[in-house]
Amino acid sequence: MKNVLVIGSTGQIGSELTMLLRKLIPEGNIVAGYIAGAEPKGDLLESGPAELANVCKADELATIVDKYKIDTIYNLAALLSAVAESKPLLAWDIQMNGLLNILEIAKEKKCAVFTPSSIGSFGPNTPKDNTPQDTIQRPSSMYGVTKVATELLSDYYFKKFGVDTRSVRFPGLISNVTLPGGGTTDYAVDIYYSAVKGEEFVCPIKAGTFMDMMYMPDGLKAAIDIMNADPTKLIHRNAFNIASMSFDPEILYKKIKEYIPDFTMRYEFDPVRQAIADSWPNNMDDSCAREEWGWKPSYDLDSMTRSMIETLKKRFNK
Ligand code: AKB
Repeated sequence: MKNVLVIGSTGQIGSELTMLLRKLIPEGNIVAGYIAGAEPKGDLLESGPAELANVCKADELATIVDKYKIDTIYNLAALLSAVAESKPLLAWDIQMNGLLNILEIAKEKKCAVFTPSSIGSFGPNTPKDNTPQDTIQRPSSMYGVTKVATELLSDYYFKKFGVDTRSVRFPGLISNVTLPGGGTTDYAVDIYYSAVKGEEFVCPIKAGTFMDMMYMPDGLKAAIDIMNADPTKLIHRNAFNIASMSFDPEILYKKIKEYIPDFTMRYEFDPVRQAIADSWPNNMDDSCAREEWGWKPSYDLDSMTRSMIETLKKRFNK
């Protein structure tokens, strides 16, 4: 991996992944791909090349791949689960037609491709606890439908055409840099902002709803390590379960209160997000990722909470 195109570089994962890749591969071209209306700013704009890269415009993507001799594409363009339910056709267009464009270009120009999957690729009849790597995937949301199709199509392009596709099933990602938008797990990010700002948090997910979550530094490590993994050791490709912690809103609330004792939270559940959350696993078994490419997270709930609160307190002068 030397010359990399990050599509969706101004989003929640892309903004941090692009900066980290630029630090790790100073000799390479790490291109921040963006769409009109979501232009990169500040360090992201100043620290390397940036190009309009709309997944739905194959010509635009092919030109960038040629111009920078791209060998690896991180395809992070997506509508998250809750927003995809309100715009299912747009979600399909971006997630499926966009992916096809990328895979076709990758086939022709010999690029490796990472397109994230998610806990959203599972559904109500998937085993909920210790969810196996290979199991039932019959999701009930449009987001989930596109994630399962992404896994299948990516594996198809690997087997049929030799395109080096690899990926992980991300849990809810928690970061203090760029806010997520329209996801079911967003509450686990928003709660930290409310706590640090001294505001009451209104939780859209019911107590007792467990989901896998992960601190962004571990998520970024996974996205990079899987692309650097020895291909001869990979039995699976699209996509690996990865896990580090699982909690419900109540556990998270109590953990934050250990650091901010006067923090308050009440529940006002959002039926769309709750239905999606209820159909997702409580916690995944990530032993295949551990065995096949050495996956190991660094953060647990306590170390993530300390880091989130410390960073946000500095940001908001609290
Ligand atoms: C979402 O909630 O939609 C995402 C995800 C788990 O894929 N954060």
